[in-house]
Amino acid sequence: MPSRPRILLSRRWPEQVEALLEEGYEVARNVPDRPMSAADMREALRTVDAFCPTVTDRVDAGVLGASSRKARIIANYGVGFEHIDLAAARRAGIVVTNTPDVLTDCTADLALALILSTARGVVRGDRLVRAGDWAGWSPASIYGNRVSGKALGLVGFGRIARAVARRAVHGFSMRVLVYTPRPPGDEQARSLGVEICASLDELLARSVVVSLHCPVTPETAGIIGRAQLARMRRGAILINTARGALVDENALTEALLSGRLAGAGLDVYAHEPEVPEALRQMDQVVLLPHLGSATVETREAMGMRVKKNLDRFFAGREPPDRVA
Ligand code: 8YV
Repeated sequence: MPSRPRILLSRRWPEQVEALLEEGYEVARNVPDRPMSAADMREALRTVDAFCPTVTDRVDAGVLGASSRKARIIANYGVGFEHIDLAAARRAGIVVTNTPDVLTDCTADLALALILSTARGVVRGDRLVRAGDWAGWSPASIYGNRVSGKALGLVGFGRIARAVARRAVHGFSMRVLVYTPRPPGDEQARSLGVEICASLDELLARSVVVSLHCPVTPETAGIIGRAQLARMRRGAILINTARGALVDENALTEALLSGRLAGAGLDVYAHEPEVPEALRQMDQVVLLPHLGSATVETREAMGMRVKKNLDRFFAGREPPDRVA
């Protein structure tokens, strides 16, 4: 009987998925469940047939170019793959896959959760009650801002942004504006209930809530900097469930301190797990620890999607979610 392919999971996955993988693979685990060092990854690629990293592992050219490498596929547990050097993978003849679709709804749900909790003071209110500082109902305590019917600007319009748009249009009667370099045609935009903005500046100037939904690429890194924040409406809020590197965190801090922005809801940061101290001090900011896909259903589905890619690859077929 041919030996089972040896795969390495860089972090611990849902138990059920790990058990299913055991049926077809020899599964190695990174037992400490901490981000792997470049040296550990290089060593791993010499001994396993497949490496399954996550966003916390920087799979760069140094790792992928390891000598006497055995691994032939990097099957990422996650949809974003900016932490993997695709050009280096291609040069080394390594296939790379990701896990699209399965985290769309949960990430969109979380974007809505951040919009609501930031605009309506949900976390601030919770802190007040827990601290025992609530003096009872009063007409003027913790004013939030209405969400229903307001203008929501989406930067990027992939799967997750479209799922946010559906929720915002149908659930909250929001006016949804979109900026993306490759916009859908007029008819499609109309059927989705969104309006396309010709430029990022236009979207920023018209939106009360701006939510980021593009991948980090050399073109989008720092797409929300000082100049863009200055174009946002006074009292607007910024939501980021995509990637921290899209935003200049110092400029965001200044915009919040100056009162130009009323708040921010962040799930991702430029240098995770570091979160700037100044942001942590602000009551008008909701800070989450990269929870976009963190539901039982989605984390299991992500694992199953990786398994599907591995199964196809080791059966000698094209994996469905190949990105390199
Ligand atoms: C994942 C994400 O949990 O899939 C992504 O790109 O940002 C997250 O929701 C994480 O990246 C796992 O690799």
